[in-house]
Amino acid sequence: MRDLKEAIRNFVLGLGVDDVGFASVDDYRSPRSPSIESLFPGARSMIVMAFHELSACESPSPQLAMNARLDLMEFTRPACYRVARYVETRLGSPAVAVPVSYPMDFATPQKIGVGEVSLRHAAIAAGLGSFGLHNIVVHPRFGTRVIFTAVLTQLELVSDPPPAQNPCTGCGLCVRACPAGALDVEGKTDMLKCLGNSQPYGMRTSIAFWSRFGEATPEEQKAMLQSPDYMSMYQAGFIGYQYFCFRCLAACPIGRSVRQDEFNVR
Ligand code: B12
Ligand code: SF4
Ligand code: SF4
Repeated sequence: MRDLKEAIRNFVLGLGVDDVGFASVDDYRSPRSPSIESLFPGARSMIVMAFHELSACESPSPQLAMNARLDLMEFTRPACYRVARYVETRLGSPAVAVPVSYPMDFATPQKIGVGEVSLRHAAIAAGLGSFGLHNIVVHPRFGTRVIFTAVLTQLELVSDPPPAQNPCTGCGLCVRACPAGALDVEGKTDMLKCLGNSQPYGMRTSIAFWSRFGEATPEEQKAMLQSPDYMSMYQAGFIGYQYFCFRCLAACPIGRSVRQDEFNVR
């Protein structure tokens, strides 16, 4: 068992992934998410990968901050695929990769804002961190500057232990940094408040724009199609979902002083 986990760990870290943890499906507890069995019958474990966000998340330019996230998300795809393929072809277990965020199910009303697998709960089950005051996971080394993906497997792997202590000190900087007040109620992120600020060119803006467009005169329509809002929505349409806010994530002091040699730098 230890050898199997070690072999997987070496493979994952060899891809340039920053950290990896293992969880038995039995230790994954996310009350609002579907059961893992309903997504992948026979699944026994999760390989959870942690990808460190670089300091561009602090940039005052939302374009550069978002670009860093896009780079990272693009890196997660081949990494996840290669781990899933390694599990299938070298270790003999079927494998299912879990994406950073999308695709999501928008057709089932109770699943709006609920991923197939909750990667925060998966990361916690795999010993990769603890919930912070901002309701996202704080990794002991990278702080909040970390995103996750996972690969579900039928391998019997025991869960890694949790961090010795919760890295979150409860300082409250993340909550105060949120310009939308989305974190004001402890233990709950107000999704609409967060989205209004963090995805200004997301679905809600698009619906409002096209509703106004339908009722506008031809001259108004022409002006609308030349407006900065339309250009930004058009850009979001081909780039994909874009976050223009990283404040709760960047405000957290944990992990800011991480040095190169503490990373899995290759
Ligand atoms: C939908 C979604 C959102 C929604 C949130 C909806 C929600 N309530 O979960 C919105 C659009 C608001 C959002 C915003 C952000 N997101 Co988001 N999001 C997701 C997504 C796709 C699904 C989450 C999900 O399934 N939620 C439904 C269920 C599981 O949530 P829930 O149980 O109701 O959630 C609450 C509980 O978990 C509660 N909680 C439960 N137990 C405990 C225990 C304690 C002690 C505490 C304090 C809280 C707590 O906190 C949650 C807050 O409401 C995940 C990817 C994924 N597949 O997991 C990313 C994900 C959660 N997002 C992430 C990030 C980084 C962000 C943002 C920083 C945006 C950005 N710029 O990147 C903000 C942070 C907002 C915040 N501080 O909470 C990361 C978090 C990484 C991390 N370090 O934990 C994830 C995991 C993506 C990834 N692959 O890494 N997100
Ligand atoms: S991403 Fe921005 S708007 Fe959303 S909770 Fe964090 S600080 Fe608030
Ligand atoms: S900013 Fe402070 S309260 Fe928020 S997660 Fe980091 S340590 Fe915890």
